[in-house]
Amino acid sequence: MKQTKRRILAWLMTVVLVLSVVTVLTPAKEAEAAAATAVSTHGKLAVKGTQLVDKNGQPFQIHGVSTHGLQWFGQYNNKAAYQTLRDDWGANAIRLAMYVDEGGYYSDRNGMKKKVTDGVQYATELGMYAIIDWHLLNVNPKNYTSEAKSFFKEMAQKYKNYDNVIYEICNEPSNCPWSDIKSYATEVIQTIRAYDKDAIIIVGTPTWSQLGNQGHTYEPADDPIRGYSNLMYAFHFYASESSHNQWLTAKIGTAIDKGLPVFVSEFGLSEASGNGNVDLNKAAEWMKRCDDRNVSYCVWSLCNKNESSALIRSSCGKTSGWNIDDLTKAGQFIRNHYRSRMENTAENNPEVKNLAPNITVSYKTHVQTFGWENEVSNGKMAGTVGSAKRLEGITIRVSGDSNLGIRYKTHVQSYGWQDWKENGVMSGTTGEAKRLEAICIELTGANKDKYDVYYRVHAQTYGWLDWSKNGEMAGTEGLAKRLEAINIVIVPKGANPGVATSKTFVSAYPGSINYKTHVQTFGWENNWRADGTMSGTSGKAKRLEAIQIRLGRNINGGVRYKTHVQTFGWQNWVSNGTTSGTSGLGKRLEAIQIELTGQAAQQYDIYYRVHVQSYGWLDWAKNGQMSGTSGLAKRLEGIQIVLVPKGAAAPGKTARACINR
Ligand code: IDC
Repeated sequence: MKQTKRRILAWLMTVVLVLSVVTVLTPAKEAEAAAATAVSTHGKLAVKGTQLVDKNGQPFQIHGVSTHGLQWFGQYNNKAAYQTLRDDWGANAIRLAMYVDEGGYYSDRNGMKKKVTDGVQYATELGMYAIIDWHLLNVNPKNYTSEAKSFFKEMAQKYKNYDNVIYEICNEPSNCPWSDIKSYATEVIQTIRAYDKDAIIIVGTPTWSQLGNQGHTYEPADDPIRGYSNLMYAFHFYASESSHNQWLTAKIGTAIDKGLPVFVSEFGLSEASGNGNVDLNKAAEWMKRCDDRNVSYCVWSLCNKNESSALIRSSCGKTSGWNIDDLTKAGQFIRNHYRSRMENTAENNPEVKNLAPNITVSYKTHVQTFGWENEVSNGKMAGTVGSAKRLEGITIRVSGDSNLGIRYKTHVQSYGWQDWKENGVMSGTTGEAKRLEAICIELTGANKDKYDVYYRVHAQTYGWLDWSKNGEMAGTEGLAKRLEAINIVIVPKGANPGVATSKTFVSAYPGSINYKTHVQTFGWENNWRADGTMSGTSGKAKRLEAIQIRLGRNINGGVRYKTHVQTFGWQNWVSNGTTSGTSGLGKRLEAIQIELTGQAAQQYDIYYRVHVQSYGWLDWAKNGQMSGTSGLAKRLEGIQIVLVPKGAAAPGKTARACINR
């Protein structure tokens, strides 16, 4: 009896297990089908302490783009534009700047509302966050209370079930005390919360959203709005405005330290006028200030107005699908920076275990279009992913052990392997538009045997390869594929970094001996043949016209060969991948000789046989013997080549390798 019960129980548990596996798998599969977006991954945002967090409570950063005034540049409020910002720039939010004055909402309530709701719709379809910005400027928001309440009531009713909508209730108040803003905000927040219980609400702050008066006043931080969750406070800066650089740089950190959740709902790279100088060094400092604290931001503005804060060049009429040259100096900087934030993912910056304590490996890359990027260290990604930009140069250095150094060599497009470079000296090129294709890195110095260096590269088409170690090649060979990004780490000798190490290098030369032929009508074969695979054709009456042969990278030494060409006779020896024969002249190969050189000749015998018009396959020739015919005017049609260990058996019959008339 007991046993039966137990059996039934076991059976039931199996059923439950099977069912739960099925239910777990099904939604996961569905999710895989639709591409992950910011909103599908991070869902409804919230505020935890001073930090914006996602649905899992993980810190989350918005890098958004603000429209210009929707009444003026509404043409950029389109789905294709936002998709470009999402896919090409790495933006995850759109801020819909609905001016209230200056021809905005007060002049055309329905028209402006339509623009906002259209924009929210596009963002929602694209899985982006949408910020509805009641774009008051230079005014006391109190005077707009009843209009704001009726607008946000409508919005909150409409979007209460959306995960991606954020309300920004007064862009830039000025000439009014915090107490006025606070009482306005409290009323509008109440209105929104009557419908939308938990969406993020951004409150503007005194002096054009500078968190207080210029200087060191922190009215909102010292006297925040209480009783509501998920409130954030606007902080706006213009990176090239001297007064902002004077008064605001410390403010953002201090306000956060005081406990205020800060959101940079608008910033520009220009001066505060929206025009004038664009200082990219200052811009980079400002981005770092925000990124270091994981503060979210939206850049001003998506338009082609002839002002330096505009992201699109005034000469460009496109309203989506911009390429780099369509972007202004500010636009290019923002795209680059946003991409780097997007690339700041676990996949690109994997956690590597057992890093050597106290050792830092630092490296930076020179990237097509963007130039030198910031130096990163200890496994962080250098370069880009998803930008289709080649790495052109790299520097690597180590610190933390004065008896440890590092050297590296790169394989550069057209030039091939470069000499070793050491300790921060550049390997590769700049200004020559040459891609890096592969890299080797190894440690130097008296303590080099105390550590292992691991590195992996992101190669065009192949993506992230596995991790190479201590001088092994990482990248590709013979495939004309650019390196795009790299991670490097150092671990104590023999420590397990917990990373995959099997597929570290992709070679176009798949075997020990590789070859391809130029075939009548068809031209050069696309892929290298290897180790006895036939190159050419049989039964198609097509002549071989030329051949290239090279050793695989696991074989030291060389290979040389010469061909007998119709009309021209024997050609000179050529070696290691150089073409022997002709193309475009309609001349057949009639015979070939192949031999190994250097170390390979000591270790291997090279065998080859040809497929000849009228005769079919001849027998195998060896180490420089002639293979083919002479004086018979017969075309070669196919060839096979193999290496065998010196003195080992031939791959087949050898009696009749050539036929002479
Ligand atoms: C500016 C625009 C400019 C427009 C002006 C109209 O760049 O083309 O003529 O508004 O008022 C802000 C404001 C934002 C400003 C921007 C630049 O939020 O509306 O846009 N700025 O001056 N605060 C600081 C700077």
